[in-house]
Amino acid sequence: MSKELLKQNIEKAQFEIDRKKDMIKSGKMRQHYHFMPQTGWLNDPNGLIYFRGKYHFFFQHNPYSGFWDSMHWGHAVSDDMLHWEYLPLALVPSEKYDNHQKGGCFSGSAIEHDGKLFLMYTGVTNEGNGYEQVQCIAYSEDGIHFEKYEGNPVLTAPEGIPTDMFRDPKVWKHEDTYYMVCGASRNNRGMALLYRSKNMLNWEFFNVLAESRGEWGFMWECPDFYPIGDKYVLTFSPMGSGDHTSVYLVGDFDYETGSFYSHVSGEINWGFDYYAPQSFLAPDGRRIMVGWANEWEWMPSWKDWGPTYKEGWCGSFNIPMEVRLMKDSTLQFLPIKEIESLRQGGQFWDNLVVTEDELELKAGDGVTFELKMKIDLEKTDADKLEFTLRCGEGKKTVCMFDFKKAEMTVNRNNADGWSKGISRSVMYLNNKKDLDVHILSDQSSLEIFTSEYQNNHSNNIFAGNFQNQLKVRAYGGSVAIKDIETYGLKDCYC
Ligand code: DQQ
Repeated sequence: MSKELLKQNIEKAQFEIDRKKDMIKSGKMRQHYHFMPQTGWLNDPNGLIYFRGKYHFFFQHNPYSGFWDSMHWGHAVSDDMLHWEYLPLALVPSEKYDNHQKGGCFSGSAIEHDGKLFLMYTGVTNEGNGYEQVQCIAYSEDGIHFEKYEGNPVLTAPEGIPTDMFRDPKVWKHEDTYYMVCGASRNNRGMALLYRSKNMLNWEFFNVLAESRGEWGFMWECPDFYPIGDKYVLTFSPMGSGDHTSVYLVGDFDYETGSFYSHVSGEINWGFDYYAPQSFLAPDGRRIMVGWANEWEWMPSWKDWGPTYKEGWCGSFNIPMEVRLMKDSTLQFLPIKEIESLRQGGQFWDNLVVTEDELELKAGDGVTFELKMKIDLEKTDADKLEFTLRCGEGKKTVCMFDFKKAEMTVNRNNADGWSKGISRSVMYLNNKKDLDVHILSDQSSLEIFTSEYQNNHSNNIFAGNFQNQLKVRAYGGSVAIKDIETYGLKDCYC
């Protein structure tokens, strides 16, 4: 163990965080209620767990700059998943197997074992023979300070799996056995490998849980597997599958054979900025899922990381969502109910009729706000409803509900001089009386949920405070809105 090196690396990184964190707090583009790093870069959510009375979020982190580099694990705790106390870095590169500038401590998960908090993560290094990804363990008595296991790595890539395509372990316990699903690639097809262990330290390969037949890319990142109702859910982020950022499969699972029989598949999010989601169980039994609000440069619609690096940070999480199973085995993703505690200054309208004349609505300060409404489809004869958000000084984001085409689009080509792309999805309107719409706007993101939270668009827009108008109009007739409520949302980071 390189104890001295570890100590030095921790001190160096913590010094950097303490030096810059106040500056980042006053950044113009910082989020107001979405989880973000104190300084530097954040990507995947890691190790999400409710442990000893607190929510713990860990995250892929480069504390030094607003760009991806040598991965650390940041750590924060919360009572409500909205207000955060940052803790010391949980994992810092220090060992032969996880100390590399373009590697480090990659994604993984957390579990309670033997009264301790265990982390399982991917160590990444390169000693001249290409990148090597291995699975490692760290544990903590107090849930704050972590020690890497002397016997690391606990797993190396099995035969037939390239050493740079074996990462992101997600662990859970069933009866007296631990299980772990890990992302991998075989013959250029993404897959999820299943392992098991009796003691969290010695792991054996159990089965291939699922594998792409070509439709879901060449590598699956950040797989997650959990029971919901009487079904099992596998989620993953496929590399090389176009704009599919995060996918779910629902089916049945047999613990005797380790076989997963999936019969339903779906898109977790149709927006551009929803990647690498991970889930955990809240103490009240809710399955909560958190995703990283960004995308990688290898993705077809990637533009760049946005302007926030100039303020010394980059990256936030999407609002945590509760996952629910529908009768037909599809999934719903609802923003956590805790968000209601941030509401202030509500405005309500009953039976609002939207015509072709543009109407301006008020929602908080027009930047940090929530909007909920129900469109009465039976009393609507318009072809389209247009919502113009974060609008001002010639910039705008346009969300269009096209009832004829049953299509919803979010156009951010003119949003901020930075972002681009139109995210598109089908709306489920058949035999529906209402269409529900829920919008969460923050300084650098816009999340729109519709069709009973089965049709969600999370997109980053980097809009200034002057872009604070919210307008609505119809095309080809009128739209009847049954109820509409808007709220400002309190700042969680001031
Ligand atoms: N991000 C991590 C990897 C993972 C990827 C590296 C997904 O562990 O596969 O920062 O965003």
